[in-house]
Amino acid sequence: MSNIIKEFDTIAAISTPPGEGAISIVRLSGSEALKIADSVFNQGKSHLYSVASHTIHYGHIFDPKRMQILDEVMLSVMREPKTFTREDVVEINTHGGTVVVNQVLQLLLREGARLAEPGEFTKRAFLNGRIDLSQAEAVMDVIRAKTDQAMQVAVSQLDGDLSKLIRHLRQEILETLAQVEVNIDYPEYDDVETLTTRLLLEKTAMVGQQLDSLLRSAKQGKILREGLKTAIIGRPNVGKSSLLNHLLQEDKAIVTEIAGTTRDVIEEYVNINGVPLKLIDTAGIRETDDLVEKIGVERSKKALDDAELILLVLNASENLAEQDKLLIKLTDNRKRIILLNKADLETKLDLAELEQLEVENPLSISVLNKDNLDLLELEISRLFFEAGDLNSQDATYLSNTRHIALIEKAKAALTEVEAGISVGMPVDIVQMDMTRCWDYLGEVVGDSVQDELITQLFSQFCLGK
Ligand SMILES: Nc1nc2c(ncn2[C@@H]2O[C@H](COP(=O)(O)OP(=O)(O)OP(=O)(O)O)[C@@H](O)[C@H]2O)c(=O)[nH]1
Ligand SMILES: [Mg+2]
Repeated sequence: MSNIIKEFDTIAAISTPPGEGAISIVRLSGSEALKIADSVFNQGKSHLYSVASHTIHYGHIFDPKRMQILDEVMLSVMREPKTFTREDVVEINTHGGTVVVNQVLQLLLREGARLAEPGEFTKRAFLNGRIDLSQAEAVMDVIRAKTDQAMQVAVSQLDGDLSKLIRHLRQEILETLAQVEVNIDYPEYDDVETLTTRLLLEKTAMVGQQLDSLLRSAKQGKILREGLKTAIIGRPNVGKSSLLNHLLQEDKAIVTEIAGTTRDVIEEYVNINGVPLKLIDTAGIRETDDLVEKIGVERSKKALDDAELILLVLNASENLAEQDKLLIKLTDNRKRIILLNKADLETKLDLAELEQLEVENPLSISVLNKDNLDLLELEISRLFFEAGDLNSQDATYLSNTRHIALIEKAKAALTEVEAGISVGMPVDIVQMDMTRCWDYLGEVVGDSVQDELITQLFSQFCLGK
């Protein structure tokens, strides 16, 4: 690995988001980081080469060509190997604001640094062996995490929980394969075949179980990461947008007494009792000749199809309409909560009729008076925690689609092992399937991935990370 480090040039980027803030950070990484920083940093006394590692220094960034001070800064020096990239790293805290920080960056580029590509700092951490691929991906997840829980999952993955589990399973497989070799090469007993098959079956079952439980957690991981897709649907004017606004505690969607107000799908994230929801407000569903509204209605139907949870809103102050019945039928067998809104008005809706349509526990609410909305929130969390879709926080969640796909393949390879044994395939064929399983798991942690994939993965990062 160490010769790779030497091949890397020194990179620089602004690591804080664009826009105004109290400080901005420019980061340098590479063997020339200290030299380049020193050439533009003036603290009056020592050079940066001589300062202790992991220390922070007050001084000025100045442009030696123009003899001009750019900013008053705090500069941190972190020498390899105990740094994020395992290279020498310098971080310059400049004053916030786009102009200053860009000038500092330009200066560093002029003095010999190269502008980093998106994710290049993390990529170096990976290439220099500080983190494995699943941990690098966790860095991206931390940046993108939309809820506290999603953040926790990402952080635990960054700690290497998933990597540890995968490495352990790979080790088990490797030992099994080795044992099988030994059994074949030095048969001590007559029934070596039976013994070998038994060993393979035992290990396959053990590893398979662990992979299954990881795959089960994948659903939860995805919910935590992306939010549970929750569509608010119903006829026009029943109070869908009002409900969205209430759940968001913000006037996000336009609410009027005119039916057909919402024309487009509105999406927003919200955390309800620990369940992250991606709430989707939709255009009221009805037959319409208005072109814009028609498109809106189509989108509502699409949102309905894609949703993982449906909040079907009915208007309790009106009779059940044909559209309502249609929506009730359409959402049958889906995870749904049926809401009877406008309970503050005189009730016209016939509950017996709902019963006939086999509507289970409709919930009477009034968004206007904020009646029973807490019950709605409880119901949402109950649906997900009780059903086991979400549970204890210390589980190792599988949240990344790439990991999920690989673990599914690994599991399929194990199924082949079992199938092979059951039809009496020769052991060396069975071994190949076991080896494939080992390979797939290796790809999760990045022990056997192609360059192309690595480049593609890291390019999804933001600049300066
Ligand atoms: N009385 C009463 N009025 C409500 C309640 N909730 C919403 N409204 C009113 O109903 C009207 C329609 O509300 P919206 O939230 O715009 O309804 P919507 O379902 O989004 O309507 P579209 O976007 O047209 O499909 C507004 O005038 C709201 O103030 C409620 O609980 N009680
Ligand atoms: Mg609306």
